[in-house]
Amino acid sequence: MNQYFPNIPEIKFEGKDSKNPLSFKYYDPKRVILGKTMEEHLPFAMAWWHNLCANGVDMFGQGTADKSFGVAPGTMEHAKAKVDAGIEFMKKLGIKYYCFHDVDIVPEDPDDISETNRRLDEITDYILEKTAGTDIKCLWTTCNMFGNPRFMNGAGSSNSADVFCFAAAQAKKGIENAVKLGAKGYVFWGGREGYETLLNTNMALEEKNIATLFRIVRDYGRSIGFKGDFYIEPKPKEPMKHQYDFDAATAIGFLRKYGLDKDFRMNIEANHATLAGHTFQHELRVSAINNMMGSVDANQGDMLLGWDTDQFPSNIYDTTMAMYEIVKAGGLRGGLNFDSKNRRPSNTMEDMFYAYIVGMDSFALGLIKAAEIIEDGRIDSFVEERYASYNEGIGLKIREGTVTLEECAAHAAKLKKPADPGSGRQEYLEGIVNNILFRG
Ligand code: XLS
Ligand code: CA
Ligand code: CA
Repeated sequence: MNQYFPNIPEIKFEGKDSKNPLSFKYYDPKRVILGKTMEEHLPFAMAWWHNLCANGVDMFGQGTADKSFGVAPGTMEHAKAKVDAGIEFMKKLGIKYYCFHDVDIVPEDPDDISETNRRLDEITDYILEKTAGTDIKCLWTTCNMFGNPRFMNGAGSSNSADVFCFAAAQAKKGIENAVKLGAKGYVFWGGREGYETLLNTNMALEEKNIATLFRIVRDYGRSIGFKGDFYIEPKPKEPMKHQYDFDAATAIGFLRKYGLDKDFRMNIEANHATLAGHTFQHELRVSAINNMMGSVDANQGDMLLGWDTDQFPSNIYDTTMAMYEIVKAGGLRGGLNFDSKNRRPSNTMEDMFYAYIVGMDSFALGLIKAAEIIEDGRIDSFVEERYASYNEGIGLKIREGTVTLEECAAHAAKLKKPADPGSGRQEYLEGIVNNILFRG
């Protein structure tokens, strides 16, 4: 338990006045809020790729953080050291879930997918052995169908049927791993599922083939006993100029078109929402009203940068409004996966913990404040009142969808002109949120 992060104690809740950087100020796992404990509201997960693999390498420079865990990278010994380090990390923070891509947990054999699969069998055995008797479980698995050069033209949307089959083969193993590890979900993020130019692209075929890939993975998954949710993780761009799963609304329309909406839900990432020109809250609301709320990739972007920075969430306004949506939707079926990475100069082991602490505390405080907004009731009752005209008379018929065009026209003629629809009171409502956030 103290092998990889020897200077880090178990992180405990000490309250908002604590100055101890290795403590939670707001995340108090057993505290009950709106009838559930904080840990039930906030099923936090560790992202294998950022936390155990990414070393700060970027387009302009080498890695700055040492993620070797004392073993040469690219070996199965290193893969196992990451499992051990990951478990120690999760235990120290009280995190119960983890998420990974296939190639995060083993080195890929460049020449033989069967050898990669053998390694996956070995490492998933090891994960099961090492997590036995703990409460650490897999939240979701996914496959990296964007890094290998074979996916340069896409995976499910590749122009090459051979490449499509490699994507399918990886996903087959991915869903087998999800079943083996008891995961709640399986994620499709279409990193290369898009295009750069229509001059070389058969968009109709690409879209249809992606749906075929989803369908055969779903059918196979169900046939081997996968009971969890499949997730689409929308993202508008990066790495491709146009990505097919632009945002939640686009992805939901696609699922309905291909009859996949019973098995698939959304995995909403905050940074992808803002790249699409939406707020995080908007993407959650679109998911909720379509009964598609699934899981969340918890992070934040930088409004001054146009790319996916995957920063740890620290903006309380955003976490509050996110938790407001999640709580009102009845909670998450999945979890809150920190698809977040330390900034490149934050390169020590301590920084890994500070990052998770600020992320977990930001969602905990967001939950506390969201519950206060709900209990306060002024915002909900304002919205309720704003639409009161649909509660009776012609409005009720509109709400129920039974009204005719002639009835609407006759109503308008009788009124001659409508009554004032009323102020939207945006600034008043923003004031309420600020008051609740900052009153202490
Ligand atoms: C990249 C995505 C990716 C998915 C999983 O932008 O966020 O990490 O979450 O493939
Ligand atoms: Ca993500
Ligand atoms: Ca991202």
